[in-house]
Amino acid sequence: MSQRKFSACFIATLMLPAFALPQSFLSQYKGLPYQDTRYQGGAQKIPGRVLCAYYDLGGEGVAYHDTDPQNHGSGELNPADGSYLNEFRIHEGVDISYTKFNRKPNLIDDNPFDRVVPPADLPYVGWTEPGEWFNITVDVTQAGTYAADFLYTSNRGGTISVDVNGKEATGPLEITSTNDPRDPLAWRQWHHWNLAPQLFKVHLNKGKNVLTVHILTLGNMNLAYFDFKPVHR
Ligand SMILES: [Ca+2]
Ligand SMILES: [Ca+2]
Repeated sequence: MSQRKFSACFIATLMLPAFALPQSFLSQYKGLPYQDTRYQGGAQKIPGRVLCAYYDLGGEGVAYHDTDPQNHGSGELNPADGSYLNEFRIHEGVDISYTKFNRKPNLIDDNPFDRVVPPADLPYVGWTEPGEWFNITVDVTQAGTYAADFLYTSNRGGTISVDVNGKEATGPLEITSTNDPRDPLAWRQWHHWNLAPQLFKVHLNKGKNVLTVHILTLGNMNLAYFDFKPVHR
């Protein structure tokens, strides 16, 4: 490229409006809000509770990236039996299970090592590994800054991050381990639920926004929901 062409190109880049990136992300994004026979709510609403398991429709490379195409929850840990929860998004690569209460011989998600007792029968994203991500289209009632409480388990700590409309918005977020050596059951280290209050704050435009949740380090976290509340100044 000649010096003159390079300069022209550089100046043209400088002249791009600051909002060019998010606008172009939204106009090119092919994912769609989740829906099924039971959930017909459209884009999840903010303020409100945004379920990770309701990540967008669109498949691998569009709505999510998962390490393998198998769903290690639906149809595997939770055998295909015709029930809604055991077969939830069974053919997608993202690995999904749900909170199980009153199970015998051992309590699972309502165990005594929970820091916060989650809702029962709540679908969540599990079997998470570094490099995985998923998108969630949300509908924001009013532009502003929102804080997100996060319901999760983490058997060894780790970091996640959240993009808004294709742009990094939070930086790495430390997830506190919920490992508890007092629990005699090794597998239950994946089921100690906790709420991280105000894990992050983001500015959101009114209307459609796309959140991208990234697993950055360590993985082995179960991601249930983000509860978005407006930050009043
Ligand atoms: Ca998978
Ligand atoms: Ca996975």
